[in-house]
Amino acid sequence: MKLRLLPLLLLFAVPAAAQPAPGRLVPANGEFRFSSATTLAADSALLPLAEYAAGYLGCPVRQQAAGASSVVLTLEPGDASEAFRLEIAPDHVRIGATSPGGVFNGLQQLFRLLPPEVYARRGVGPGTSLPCGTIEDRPRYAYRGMMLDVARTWIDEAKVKRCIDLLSYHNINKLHLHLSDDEGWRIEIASHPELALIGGFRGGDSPVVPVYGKWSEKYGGYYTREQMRGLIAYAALRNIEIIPEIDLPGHSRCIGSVHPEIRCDYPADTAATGGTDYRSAWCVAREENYALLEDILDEICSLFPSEYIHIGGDEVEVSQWEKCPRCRAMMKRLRTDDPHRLQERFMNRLTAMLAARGKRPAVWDEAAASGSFTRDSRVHGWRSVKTCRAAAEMGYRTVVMPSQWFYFDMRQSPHEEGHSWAAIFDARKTYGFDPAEQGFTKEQSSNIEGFEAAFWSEIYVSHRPETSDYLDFMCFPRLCALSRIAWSGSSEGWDTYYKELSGEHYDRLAAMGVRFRLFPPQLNYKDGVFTAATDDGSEIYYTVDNEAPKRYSKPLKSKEPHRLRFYSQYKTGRSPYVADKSYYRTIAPALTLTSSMPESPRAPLSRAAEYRSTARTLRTCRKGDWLLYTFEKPLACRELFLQTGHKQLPKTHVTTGYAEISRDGRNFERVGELENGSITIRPAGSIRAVRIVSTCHGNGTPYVTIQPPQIKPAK
Ligand code: TNX
Repeated sequence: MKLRLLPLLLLFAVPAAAQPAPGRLVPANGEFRFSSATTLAADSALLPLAEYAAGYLGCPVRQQAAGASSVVLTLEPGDASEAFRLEIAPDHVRIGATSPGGVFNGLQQLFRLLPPEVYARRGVGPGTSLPCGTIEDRPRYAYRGMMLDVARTWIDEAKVKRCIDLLSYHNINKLHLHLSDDEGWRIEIASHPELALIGGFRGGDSPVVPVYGKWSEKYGGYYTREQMRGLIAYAALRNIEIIPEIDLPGHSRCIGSVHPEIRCDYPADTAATGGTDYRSAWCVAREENYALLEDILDEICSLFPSEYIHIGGDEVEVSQWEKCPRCRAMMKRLRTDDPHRLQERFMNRLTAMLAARGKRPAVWDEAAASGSFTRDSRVHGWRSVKTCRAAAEMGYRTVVMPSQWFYFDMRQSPHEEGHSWAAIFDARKTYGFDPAEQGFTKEQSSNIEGFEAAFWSEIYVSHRPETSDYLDFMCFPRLCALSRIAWSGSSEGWDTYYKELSGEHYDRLAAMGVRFRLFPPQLNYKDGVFTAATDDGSEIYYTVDNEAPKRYSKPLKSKEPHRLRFYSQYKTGRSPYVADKSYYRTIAPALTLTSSMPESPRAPLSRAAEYRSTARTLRTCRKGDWLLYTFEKPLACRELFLQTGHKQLPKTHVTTGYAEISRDGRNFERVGELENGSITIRPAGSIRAVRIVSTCHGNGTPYVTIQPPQIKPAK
């Protein structure tokens, strides 16, 4: 609605009408008015695009431009394949480009000039007008990508289509699908159907253990070849190329569970894991493995039209090769004791398989770090800016995606959900990524193919993946920022960009149905009064002790600031909670921690009991195993949060179990079930002990980790 109130001319006066910012704009006199007589016309090669546009604009498609009001899509000679020219005249709108991709970009530009409701696909109302003028634009980078990890969390065909739509509105043109990993195999291979049929589903009776997330049920999925062809075509129409990744030779525990013979030639010690073989790498010295790899890559190459096939190469646990007699013999033959040489040989063989099929490899940066890998490959630099620069320096075409700027599985402020291993950052930091400022030389910059965002999904499985809320919250507006800098750079500066983002683009995101993240309200607590403010037109709410939210409209008196949390909301956008620091305050009452599981001498239970750091057991948990927290003195508290497992991931946890409290240290009463290995207890009265009891048999890993308890004071 806000946009409608703006005189439309303003859209042309400020160069701020687009997410990817419009290029050179030449205003002209008059206006184009949509009416019931407006038609769409296109060259025959562009008819599918015209049909696509019709779905948004709501006008019929005609072979030939007819009448006094038409939107015309046309191919015309020119240089850059993704550039476009959008002309708005009183009787027509004309989008011309050298390629359908360019025309698509022009169409998106047109959408951004229209009221945001265009994204709701209900047609553009008659009378909607556009001031006349011409926009010519082209992308800064040829590669503007997003990586979706569909392995850790299954993301079905319909959800991938939704992602493709959202990416395409932002002129993203590459969708990198991470199709295999330790926890899942997501693509049908007709010659080896068991890979997807078994490897696509984990938990329950599957040999694939659910290291992350849900434990008690079997769940998952995979794309059939037919569905994948459909996705490839769906994406192609929207100027997006799907680049498949099969992650090799590490991150392969899943296929190793389906085909145990591909692993190294030594019996794994599975005593600590309760029977799970935790090895994750392909044996590189077993010749039969290459026949299976060839079958897999053969189908991937014929299914996906993309020139590049991503073959992974990250985080390989080479210690497995050092223990394998076959691999050791191979190292001997190669006169080396560096197992990384084996990875190089392995990647080279895969490269030859790809080359025989007219394809090139794409790899994660470690696979190219030594510089010996073929320069035909594209390198995805993820570990740091330094590794991106190094790849570019060595002459690799480099996709720049340093995790500290572009990993959208990272949390956006300290108290939010998500990983933090790379960095904690929001859209402002993503927007601020500038190769020159990051020390790329001119030479190195010329090897930048583009930017890519990544949504790794280990955490998604435990955040209601049946809805898109978590994905949306993590990716938007960070993806908007990435698309802006990949398409046109950041010369306007953050303040200007943010005004445009919040003043215009939030409305578009809402019309697209995206549950995006707002920046948190500014919150201040002083002299017993809360004040909260936002700068994005959102409304502020607060909750007391997690009760139903109330609207915040004026400064709020409170003597108990630790009970309140605030957030803001604008249409489908929502901010994270913010609170006074007293809300987060914890106490550290003396306690002892004991367990039925033996403790690791390197990470004893006392580390958690003394609130120092993560403790670890020496084996996985079994049914009936327990952890007992005994307090030195009776403890009164508002909230007690106990967490087994990794700090951020639902991994290395007690997968199912319950908690009990005791008021006297002898008798226990059950207070609730563990969820993702943790539980929040709000005891009435004081307690002497808490106990976690496991009802699961193993967690797929060789140990359980235990975090220090988080205890909030009674007042
Ligand atoms: C590192 S990025 C990984 C992924 C994880 C991600 C989590 C890369 C090539 N490897 O396997 O999902 O961190 O942030």
